[in-house]
Amino acid sequence: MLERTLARYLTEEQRDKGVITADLKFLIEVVSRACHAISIAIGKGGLGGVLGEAGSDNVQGEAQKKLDVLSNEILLEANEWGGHLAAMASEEMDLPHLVPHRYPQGEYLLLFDPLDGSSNIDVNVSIGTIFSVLRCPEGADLSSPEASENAFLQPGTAQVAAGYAVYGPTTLLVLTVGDGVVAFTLDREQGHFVLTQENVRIPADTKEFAINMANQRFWEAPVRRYVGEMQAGREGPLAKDYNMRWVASMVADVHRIMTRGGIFMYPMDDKVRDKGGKLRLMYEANPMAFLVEQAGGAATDGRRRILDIIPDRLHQRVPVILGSRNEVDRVTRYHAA
Ligand code: P6P
Repeated sequence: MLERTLARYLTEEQRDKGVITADLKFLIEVVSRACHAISIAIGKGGLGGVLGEAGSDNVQGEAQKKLDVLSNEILLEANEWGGHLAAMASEEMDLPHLVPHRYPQGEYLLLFDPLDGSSNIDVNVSIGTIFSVLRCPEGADLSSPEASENAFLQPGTAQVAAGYAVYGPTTLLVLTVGDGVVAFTLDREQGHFVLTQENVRIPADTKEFAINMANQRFWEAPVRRYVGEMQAGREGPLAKDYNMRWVASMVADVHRIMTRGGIFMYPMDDKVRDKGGKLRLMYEANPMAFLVEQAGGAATDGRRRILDIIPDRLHQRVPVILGSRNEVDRVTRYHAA
């Protein structure tokens, strides 16, 4: 049977089903090619001189890795000339990047974490790229990077597409355009992404949880209660034994959940309370929440549906609890108790 490539899937979504526009189809193809280029750079590792620190800090005050900076540049350069975008925002940039006037402006806004899980780069553990697509509001003020920030401040329900690339033993692209979730595998010989999983679904129940247990003493009571109940296993109130995984690359942990279920938690804790949480709403929590819900799962900050949160700043952080719906519902109930 003829392989269904990303290009064919997007054509079917655009031409045959009318789910996406031609410009959004083009945008996603450009992002996929950028992820392919990032995958190649990562694959060179020490041979490509791309490991280690860049010698700079990002807007989060975190030391940037060379690959953080390179991945960001690859995504900016790939997307700014096509005429499909008005502006881009990135974890690695304090302010949005406006499409230069020498290029036509488009109707979309692209947000991304160009390389998530940077602490895992130098130890050869899976990392990823996360992206989110919004429409640029009519009449948005794009007169300066500072002024353009308001155009991005839309709730996650306004996303028209979201996805991630996970750079692991294989390079995968997992995508939603609001019509379910599909997964593509990079065929390195052919140089394109081939559809390898249609209709990704997250089981409603699970026996596997993902959380950084080192933060246990900093968690709020509902999370301590829930994790304690899972640790109690079959003798405890949940009456089943659980297993734990923590890759410390959100993309890798979320991809495991998209593949076999589970619950991922980076909840509020006293260490990050002053920042609002650990993970970023606009280009980590929102795209992952869109994907998870499209796959039948749930995503909250412990109290609110992630996708309903109205952002008040571009680099806003939130607690994140996402994955198998029945488990997320339980934790969220504990927060309401
Ligand atoms: P910790 C990576 O830096 C990241 O933003 C997410 O990808 C990951 O889930 C989390 O931070 C890991 O945080 O505190 O366990 O190192």
